[in-house]
Amino acid sequence: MIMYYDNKISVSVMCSDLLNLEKDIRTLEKHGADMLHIDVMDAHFVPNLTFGPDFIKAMQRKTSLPLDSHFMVEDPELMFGKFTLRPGDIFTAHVELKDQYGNLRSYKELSEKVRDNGALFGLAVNPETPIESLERNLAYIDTVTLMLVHPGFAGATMVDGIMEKVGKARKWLDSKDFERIEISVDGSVSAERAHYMAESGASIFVGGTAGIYRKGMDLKETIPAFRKAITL
Ligand code: S6P
Ligand code: MG
Repeated sequence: MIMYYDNKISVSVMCSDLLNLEKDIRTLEKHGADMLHIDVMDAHFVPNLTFGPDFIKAMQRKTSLPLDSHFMVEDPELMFGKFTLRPGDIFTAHVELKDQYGNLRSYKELSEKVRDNGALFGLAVNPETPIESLERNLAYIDTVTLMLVHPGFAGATMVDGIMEKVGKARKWLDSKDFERIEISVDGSVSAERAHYMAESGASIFVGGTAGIYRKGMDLKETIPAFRKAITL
């Protein structure tokens, strides 16, 4: 298969030891996490509430790793400008949001603002949402995040058969001449599943309880094992 990009580990901060987060960040940096995944939830788009822009700012004061912020919110514009995007950061909104006419909304403007900062703009796709729903926004996105679980919680169960969507998405993007768009996978990504999805064309792997914060295992063991799994 063709290798498109360097494969990257994006560690889900939601799964970190939140009251000792700085310590975790240092360990993640030391053992080779490529970026940190921050799940922002608004208790409307998903039935849970997590971090906000002030948390992202606080993270930026503690690490120079790129931040991969995943906005599971109904109003992603509200988040833009409340923290400074750095080159290499990813700002991901959800494709399912509708415009005032009830159509899937355009992300042209938000994407332009994000890209003006040297950051990447991405769209996340829920398990039941077809990848074709990205069509009108393909020119505005740098990454696609395929959700393998119903969003809202860490430790959720993977939706049956969902990993097949990775290869299909890769083929569909390539057929549309969007080889440049990277595929990220989020939710219940174990090292073994990550390996399979790397072979299918994913290149950003969100590691939470299934892949990085594994029960009874140290980050110094799980990160290198995960790295090995995604190195083809
Ligand atoms: C889920 C969220 C994810 C989780 C991740 C946790 O709504 O978008 O990024 O943080 O799924 O990983 P795991 O391995 O516990 O599912
Ligand atoms: Mg996420």
